[in-house]
Amino acid sequence: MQLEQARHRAEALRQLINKLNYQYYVLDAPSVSDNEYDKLMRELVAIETEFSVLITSDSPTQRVGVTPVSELKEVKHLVPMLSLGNAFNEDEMRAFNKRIKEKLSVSSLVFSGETKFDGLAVNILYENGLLITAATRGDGSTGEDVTHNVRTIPQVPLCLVGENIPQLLEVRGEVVMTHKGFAALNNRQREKDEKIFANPRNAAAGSLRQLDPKVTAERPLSFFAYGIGDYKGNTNLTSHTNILRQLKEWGLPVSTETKSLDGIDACLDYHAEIGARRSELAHDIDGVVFKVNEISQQRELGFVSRAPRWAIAYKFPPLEEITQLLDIEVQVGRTGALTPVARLSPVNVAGVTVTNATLHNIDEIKRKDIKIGDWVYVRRAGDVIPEVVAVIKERRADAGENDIREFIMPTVCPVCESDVVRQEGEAVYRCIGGLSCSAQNIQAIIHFASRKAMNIDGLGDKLIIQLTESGLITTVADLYSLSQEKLAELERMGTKSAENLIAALDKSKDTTLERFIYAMGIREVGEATARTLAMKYKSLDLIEQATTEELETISDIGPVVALNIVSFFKQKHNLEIIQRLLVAGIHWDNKDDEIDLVFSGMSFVLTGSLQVMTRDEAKQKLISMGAKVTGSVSKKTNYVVFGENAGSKYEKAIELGITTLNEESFIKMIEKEK
Ligand code: 5U1
Repeated sequence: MQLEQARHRAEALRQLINKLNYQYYVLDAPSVSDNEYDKLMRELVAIETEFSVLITSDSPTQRVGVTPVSELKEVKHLVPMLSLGNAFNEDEMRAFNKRIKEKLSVSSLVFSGETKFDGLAVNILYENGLLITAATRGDGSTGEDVTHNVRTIPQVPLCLVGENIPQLLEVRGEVVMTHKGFAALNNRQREKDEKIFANPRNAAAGSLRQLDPKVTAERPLSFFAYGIGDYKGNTNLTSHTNILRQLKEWGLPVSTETKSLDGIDACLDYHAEIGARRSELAHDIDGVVFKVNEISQQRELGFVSRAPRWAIAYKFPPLEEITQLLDIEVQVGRTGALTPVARLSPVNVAGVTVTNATLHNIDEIKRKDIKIGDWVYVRRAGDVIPEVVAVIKERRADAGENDIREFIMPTVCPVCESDVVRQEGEAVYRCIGGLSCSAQNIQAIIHFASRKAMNIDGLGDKLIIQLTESGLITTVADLYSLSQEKLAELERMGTKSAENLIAALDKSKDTTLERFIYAMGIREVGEATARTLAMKYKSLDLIEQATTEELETISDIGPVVALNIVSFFKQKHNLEIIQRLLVAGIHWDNKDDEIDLVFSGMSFVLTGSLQVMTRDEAKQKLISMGAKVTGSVSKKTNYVVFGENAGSKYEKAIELGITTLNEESFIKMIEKEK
């Protein structure tokens, strides 16, 4: 190829690849396969390798610079990066609203609301559309030069696209890491025996301040733009919503969690709505930022110290707190796994008093260097079990060496005193007692009665413990021989409750094959595998007779699970229990399985709050009809079912032209298909 011909082709490839990057990373709507993309990229690399004079700084091949820097230099921001005032309750928000309304002499205001990412603020400078520098916030006037690293973040355009590219633009935004990316990074770090990060924010900060961009490029960082600093251009940016739209049009990623809000009450509602969805979001957020939308009003309001009067962050309670680890106890689970649990000095985390936190397993304790007596960070997010994320080693010295003790895994089960073993390659220690260990037996019965298994209404953990301790039941099969009279004699159990429990047990007998298999509690056979087995075999007898070779041919079932299934049905004790349950009247209707699979191969997303069903019920229904229910909307989604306060997922469905169903239409559709 001649140089001129190569120049044209390289230019065309660069433009095309930049467009594909934008579709993939910013719009989340790729238009070509990974294979096609790789082919284009390889062609560009080949041209640039042959003609090095054609390499440009905005070429997509140049995201990872070759040479690490020796130190992070200083960069002065053209316009200082401001900080934000905070509000912690409704009164403070109302006071903010009153203050600025009075200053502007207006009766009401329009705000722009957006999630406040818990990441690292950066300032990216573009000159005539080309990325020139990227710097951390630093002291607000001068930050650290992280250009080499920001260039590796796929969503950050190396060159702006679209109309009216400004001569100069400082883009303000946040570098963050998703929960998923964070978990994957820590897993990789663990495998390599390298530093484990305490939370996504620390991981993002550590990744951004690397000297070698190759390291940063391997870290799952994202970026969201939320404003501008210095700006010289032709477009008249008159409102904050205007700015966000324009940034998006220039190819910058802007959060979908933004909303125009008329008045303070709308702001408070939005804050509550985001708060309710906080744990479902892909990233950590620590509040919602509200900005007066009109730039003319922002100018009039001005600043106080280094914070704008026209914006405020309404914070959420922190998800992490510090407390002391008083002791480590061991809990025995359904499969005999011994889980170390931290007993903590009570601490309020995001509105809930936390006294216990999981420590996962012994390797995790060693990796985090957790010792009894340590001061630790505890994190609680959504419905997830609280977790000890890190130790404050500096406070160990204050405690005095004598008060700090190492945790040692017991060699016998703390419940049944059977031996504790650790199989090769497994992280967990297990009690070998099986169902003769009362802890394992109780957990097995709790699992059997649970909602997704036999769904025995009113048979909770405490009652199961009471039933086993009083000798009324030993195995799950005994449940169906319980008499109302005997039950009524139990402490705290009246005649009515006993009658209700017998009725619930009776009702549970009418079940499905997949629920029954799941209820058996076979190791590593969760709801999905139980469903697969029920769908494939449609008969318990056939599952019992299946060989490991046969089971392994089923997708989702590997050698370990296949062996667990075969071993389970080989044990006489298990077969006896199954027989007793069937004799007691447990039954299912095979025909249901066939009729119900009408949504096979279809993908659904549920969003917002449903009124008639819970989201979980809707999900179970769809799964039982063969559908896949996923958490995010993509071109592959067939239907988005939306309830009240549906947000970005609903908007994305509209954007991608995916069929949306309100709850009423959804229920009609299910009824029709049945
Ligand atoms: N989403 C968002 N985060 N955040 C942080 N917007 C936003 N704006 C900020 C800051 C510090 O400052 C401007 C209001 C100046």
